[in-house]
Amino acid sequence: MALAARVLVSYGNRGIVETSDGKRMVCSYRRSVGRPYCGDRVAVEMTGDDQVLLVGIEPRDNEFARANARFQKQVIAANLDQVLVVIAPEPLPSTDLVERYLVAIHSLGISPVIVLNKSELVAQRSTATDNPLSHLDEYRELGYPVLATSCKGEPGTKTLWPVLTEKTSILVGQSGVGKSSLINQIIPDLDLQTGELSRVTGKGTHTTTTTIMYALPCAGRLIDSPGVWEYGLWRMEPRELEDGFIDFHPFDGQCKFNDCRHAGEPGCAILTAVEQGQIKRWRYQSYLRLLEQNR
Ligand SMILES: Nc1nc2c(ncn2[C@@H]2O[C@H](COP(=O)(O)OP(=O)(O)OP(=O)(O)O)[C@@H](O)[C@H]2O)c(=O)[nH]1
Ligand SMILES: [Mg+2]
Ligand SMILES: [Zn+2]
Repeated sequence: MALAARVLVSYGNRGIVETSDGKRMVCSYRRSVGRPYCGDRVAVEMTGDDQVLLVGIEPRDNEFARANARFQKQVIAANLDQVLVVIAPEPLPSTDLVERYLVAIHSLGISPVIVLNKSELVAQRSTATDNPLSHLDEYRELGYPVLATSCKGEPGTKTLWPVLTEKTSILVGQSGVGKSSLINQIIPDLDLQTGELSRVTGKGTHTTTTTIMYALPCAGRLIDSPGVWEYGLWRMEPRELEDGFIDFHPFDGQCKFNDCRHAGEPGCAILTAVEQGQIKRWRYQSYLRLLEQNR
């Protein structure tokens, strides 16, 4: 008889699943069923005391992905309610990193949350105006929640609780911004949970190499993912790219040409909006760079 389960970790040809009664078991895959992702809802069959075999993967609500060097999609986790983009004053976000994440998240039809970790360092830094952290208020104006956290001082991580409750969330961001440190602070029984999970992932090192789903005390789930140096987008239609810029939405369909890419075409409503200050120029310039890189 098949049991319903959720995939917590997927690693090579096996993973750890949690069945609906809360038991964690090692799950083997077979080629005919395929490999599930972290977050997948699956059906399994018991093969031993704490051993199961994967017999089916449920259709996914969504898949969060990034691109490899050849611009192909690589799925990181499935069935998410929200994505938390973690940035920090150290390492500073690279150019367009946040915009790339926002495009990817909008393409899933789910909501982004921007998390400024190591926020206790912000006051100590000189305030250079041309760095991405200077745009946080503008992200708020666009409607994105921006939450400050610190694993080394005030305000701690309590700012995250209201958004995490009862949801499946993933932490993404550059390597070293503190995703795993946030997990450490937020999951009270982390040692217990990782003890069970490390049967598959091996002993944890500093840098996260595997995507892992943890259970939150507040009935939600939180996923830690390996950091990236540069988050790349897969090859996509200009339309999908544009959808990720919510400040462009009010001007939808107002360009002279139906297939306007907003890259200097005559009668472009987006360019007019930029000139009239309705769209921030730095956002438009970021769009143009992503459009150029997407060819
Ligand atoms: N000052 C300060 N340091 C922090 C904070 N959070 C994490 N760190 C430090 O930042 C470093 C990297 O933290 P990790 O949690 O391993 O970062 P990560 O995002 O999980 O990195 P990857 O797994 O490589 O993606 C560690 O030395 C942490 O101690 C913070 O709020 N303030
Ligand atoms: Mg990590
Ligand atoms: Zn246009």
